[in-house]
Amino acid sequence: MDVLVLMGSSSDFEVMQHALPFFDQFGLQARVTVASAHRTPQRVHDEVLAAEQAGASVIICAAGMAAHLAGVVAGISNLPVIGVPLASGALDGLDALLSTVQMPAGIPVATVGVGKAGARNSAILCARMIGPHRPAVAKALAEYRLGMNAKVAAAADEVEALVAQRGNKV
Ligand code: RP5
Repeated sequence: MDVLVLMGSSSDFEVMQHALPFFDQFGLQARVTVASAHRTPQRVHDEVLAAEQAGASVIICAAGMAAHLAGVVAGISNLPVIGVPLASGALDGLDALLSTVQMPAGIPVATVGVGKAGARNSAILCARMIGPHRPAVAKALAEYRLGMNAKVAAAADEVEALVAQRGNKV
């Protein structure tokens, strides 16, 4: 196993599923499951220890509301922990963002953005952590970057052509 993905609830999967294609793209093996820091603390502990024993390099923790999952996991393990704050409940993700990112010194959590972009970036960040130690992952990351560059270049061409057609008129 390369990555353990813990979600505080099955309701978090709707957003976290957006990370899955990136694990495939970068050739990373991920275990994706549910364990809640509040509702099932023992399960969180057991999952983290099992992942360490299975050779995981990174743990992703996704949770909403009072999102303590990433911080708790970072307290248990010395593996790097990526926190994905999710919008759930009255405060629309701001609660989860602050709960995840504002860690006390000594117990770091690498926090990505709220929601789908954060879910995707969490998987890409795993690849960037593992890539320097695994050439196939580094190669897949390089190809991904080339693909993005080509997409932006094509979009720029399209916009420039539109502007030229309009003759700079607003
Ligand atoms: C958090 O509370 C979970 O991570 C989820 O985002 C939120 C709501 O959970 P459910 O009530 O949908 O299970 O712990």
